[in-house]
Amino acid sequence: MQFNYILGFAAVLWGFEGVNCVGCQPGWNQFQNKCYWFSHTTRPWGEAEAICLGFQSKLAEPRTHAESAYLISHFQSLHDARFYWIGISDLIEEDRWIYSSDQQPIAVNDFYPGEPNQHTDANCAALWDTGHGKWADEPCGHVFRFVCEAEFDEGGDILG
Ligand SMILES: [Ca+2]
Repeated sequence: MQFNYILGFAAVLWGFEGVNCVGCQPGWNQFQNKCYWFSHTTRPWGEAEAICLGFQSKLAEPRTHAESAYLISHFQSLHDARFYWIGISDLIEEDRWIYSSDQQPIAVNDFYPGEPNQHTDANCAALWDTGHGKWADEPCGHVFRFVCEAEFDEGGDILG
């Protein structure tokens, strides 16, 4: 019992000390307690969400200013696409922008000034290069790259 406890504690220390690969799968980038995958393939918004779910993740849902700023700055550093889908839409009710996973109103609003501006023609949010990485509303059927978000694995399975 004592030995297991020490082993678990050591695993936690090791986990917090580590770099990207400790708590995030290869190809994912860690920021705070989440892992992000910026896709190389393009899909409509709904298919992008399905792909994220297939990897035990979801389209990125920036819940804090820090998370949103990270997504924007990482997107801008890539210089590889005009748009990346994130997990925010007003599909259910026009002009009520919500996170997909719990349908709660957005806690952070990083729409570029003047956005959203396409009303019922555009119901999904994307990082937008022309908006310096801030969000635009785009038609959900458009085919863009996308950002998935997964929980950072802190090694809880070892402790459990
Ligand atoms: Ca809309």
